[in-house]
Amino acid sequence: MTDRFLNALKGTNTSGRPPVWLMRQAGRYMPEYRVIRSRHSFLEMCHRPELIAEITMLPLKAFQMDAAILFSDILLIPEALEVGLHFEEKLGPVIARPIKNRAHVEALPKIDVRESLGFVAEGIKYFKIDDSKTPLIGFCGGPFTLASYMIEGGSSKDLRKTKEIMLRDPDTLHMLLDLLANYSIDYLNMQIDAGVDALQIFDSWAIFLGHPQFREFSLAYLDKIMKGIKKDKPVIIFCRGSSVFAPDLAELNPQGISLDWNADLSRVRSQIPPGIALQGNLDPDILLASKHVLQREVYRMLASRRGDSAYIFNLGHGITPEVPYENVRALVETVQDFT
Ligand code: 1CP
Repeated sequence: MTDRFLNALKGTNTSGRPPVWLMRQAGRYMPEYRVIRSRHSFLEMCHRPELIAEITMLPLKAFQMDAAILFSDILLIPEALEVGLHFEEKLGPVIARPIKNRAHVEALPKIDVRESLGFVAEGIKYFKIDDSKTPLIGFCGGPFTLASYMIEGGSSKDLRKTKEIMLRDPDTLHMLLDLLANYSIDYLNMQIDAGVDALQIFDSWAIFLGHPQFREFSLAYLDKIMKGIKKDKPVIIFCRGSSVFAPDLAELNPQGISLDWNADLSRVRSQIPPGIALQGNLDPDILLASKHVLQREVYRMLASRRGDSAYIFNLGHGITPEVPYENVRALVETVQDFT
């Protein structure tokens, strides 16, 4: 096992440069991905173990990342709950039967995650057969983020419906969040048993919450997941909003916190215990800049964390489809050449 990434999560990476991997590293900016995507729907790609393993591998082959992230999607739990998930070309995820009230939550089917999502475990095993050296990151969505997709019926720019339920009928939202946290625990434990080396929880839409609501509707359920999963694999928590919420997230004692791009890394470093690794946090749009500007900004970030044995280079959110492939290469090489 190449250990730069796992060592950084323990705070013991003394190899001279930080590990690098990128959120959404296997995605639409890659021509290799688009070739596979032209033959299969996105959900089919997520359902077929041999494709999961093949797509997870694409960015490793192209750029020698220090960690792989499982090719999958956070919305597979809602899909298994039969809310009618599909992906539309321009819109992204669409949920045909959104949750509008308590009766809808009560009517959700009871599922056995290991059965409904067993293909994910198979994909992890296939990947491990092909590559036993690169650490593999499994993941799930934060309950608040999953609930927001289920309530909004897809992506939303303001989470209006979710916040309306949160403020007018909080018990119903709590019921949904609790159920999603329980399924997420089963899901992550299944991924651990199948062989992942680390986990990341993505609570992407926590950014919409004020501080007390963040603690009640997001953090409390991340805490439940942290307490429910097997303890032997390191966990990184990401949320959009982690710049502000990092000290709260640190209370859950994850091995890592992944920062959105608004934060100054060194400032957050001083706010959280030294035992927690920091990951992040380049603005993904910097990948759209000229190679010169990109290299300058990557270097600036690396220099700001020089000698930090608990730092993982990443973006502040996922790579976007329009990013030039060669810029991803330039980014990774700049980190790899850093001394
Ligand atoms: O059409 C296509 O080819 C689908 C594009 C795509 C891809 C490549 C989607 C649809 N999801 C993914 C992969 C994916 N999603 C990964 C794979 C591993 C990786 O390479 O990083 C991961 C970890 C996710 C996680 C995910 N899905 C999140 C959390 C992280 C984040 O970006 O905030 C969220 C919010 C989703 C929902 C989702 N799935 C797909 C899209 C386009 C979206 C986001 C839509 C939105 O902005 O609301």
